[in-house]
Amino acid sequence: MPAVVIVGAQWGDEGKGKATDILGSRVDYVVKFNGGNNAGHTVVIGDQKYALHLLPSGILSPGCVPVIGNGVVVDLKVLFEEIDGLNERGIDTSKLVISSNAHVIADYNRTMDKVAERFLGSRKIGTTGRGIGPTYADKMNRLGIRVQDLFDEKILRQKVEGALELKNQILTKIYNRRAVEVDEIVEELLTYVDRLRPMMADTPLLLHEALAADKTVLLEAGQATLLDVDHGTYPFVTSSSATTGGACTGSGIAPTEITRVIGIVKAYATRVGEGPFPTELFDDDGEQLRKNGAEFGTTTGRPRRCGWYDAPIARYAARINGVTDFVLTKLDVLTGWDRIPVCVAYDVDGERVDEMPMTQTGFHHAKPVYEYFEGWHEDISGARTFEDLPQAAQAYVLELEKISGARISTIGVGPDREQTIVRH
Ligand code: 2SA
Ligand code: GDP
Ligand code: MG
Repeated sequence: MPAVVIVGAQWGDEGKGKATDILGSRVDYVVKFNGGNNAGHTVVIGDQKYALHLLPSGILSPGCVPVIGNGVVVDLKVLFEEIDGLNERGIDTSKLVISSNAHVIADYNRTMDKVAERFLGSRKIGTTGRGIGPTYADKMNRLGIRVQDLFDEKILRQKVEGALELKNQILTKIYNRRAVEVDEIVEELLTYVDRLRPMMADTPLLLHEALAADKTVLLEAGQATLLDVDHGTYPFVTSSSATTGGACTGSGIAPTEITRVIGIVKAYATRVGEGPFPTELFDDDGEQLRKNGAEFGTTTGRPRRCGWYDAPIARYAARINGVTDFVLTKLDVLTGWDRIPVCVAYDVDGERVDEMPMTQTGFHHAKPVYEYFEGWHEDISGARTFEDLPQAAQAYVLELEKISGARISTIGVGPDREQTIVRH
């Protein structure tokens, strides 16, 4: 014991990487349990900035074992590039373990992702183009290639043949592309075997034994609640389980082991890609939030859509994930407004709705009902205790705490590890 989960409470990029990194120095294992290199976690340590995509943020904590769980989809080329990049900067990655059951993103999955988005035109999802959706689709279709398959060439070839049978029909007949050769896929995957061998492990067993030996395990989500394939704004979601439930299925840790769920929530809201976003701003305020918060995709560089804090979404995330504590990030970005709007409910076709609407149409029609809180103009990036914050910033945090469904135990006032206020 114990297992602690970190999840995103909005549409991602809340600052999960920083939170995981801070806790990483105090835990024994950090497990990535969903998604793949669509994730982008920026961690700032002193004058060093790290952008992690596939590796768990715990990789930056020397004492901690980073684990890529069975729920992750792994692009092996990206994995080794990321490892090599960190090694060149003096980061030790030798403790990394990867589940034998994690699925592999093959080159054809990336192709399918990109052509499908182009084909969808105005109905596109705005994916990161990393092959995430097609790889999870293969998993569910029982056509996936797993890490363990690379260690038996005969099986690997059979599985790649099976995966390509229908895909080559689609690629050639619908998308007008060339057919993918089985050999080219198999040959590329086999080049990774030697480096992969020492990392592969029965990670559910490893984590079970760690918990039985009283070690602490941190389960780190990629993406976020509103991007979860079940609980997000479907179909504008990623293809994995980014919520606490996914932490169990994606790691093999039982629900009864989880003692704490930390929801990461930004003091405002952002979204990348398509899909509904009730508090989205299209004016100077939105531009100011993007500029102050450096809101550009860590993986793709896309400008993030920005809007005000949405309390019904935070309450929804608290409920779906069983959030015990919120980390409120990027409070410093809100410095400079005279008053700050917060969405407390929605107006859906003339009716006040206090919770996340049940249907997609309801959410598409949801207009924010705002309450206004007093802003502040002081620089808060140097605050280290709650009392260091100006009265108006303290009041903003306390108001959010009242309406968001869980206590706010930590506050971020800057990207650096040190720029953090711990309340509980
Ligand atoms: P995908 O590629 O199939 O997972 O895309 C499906 C949707 O999920 C969104 N998505 C993300 N949203 C926010 N941040 C993500 N990671 C990167 C970051 C994003 C980037 O940290 O900045 O660099 O653009 C992420 N990953 C997936 C995606 O926008 C689609 O809406
Ligand atoms: P993640 O995907 O949830 O890990 O978040 P990202 O790393 O994609 O985006 C969060 C960004 O905000 C990163 O650039 C962080 O360095 C930065 N960040 C995290 N916490 C804070 C904070 O409290 N204040 C400010 N200004 N930046 C922060
Ligand atoms: Mg991110």
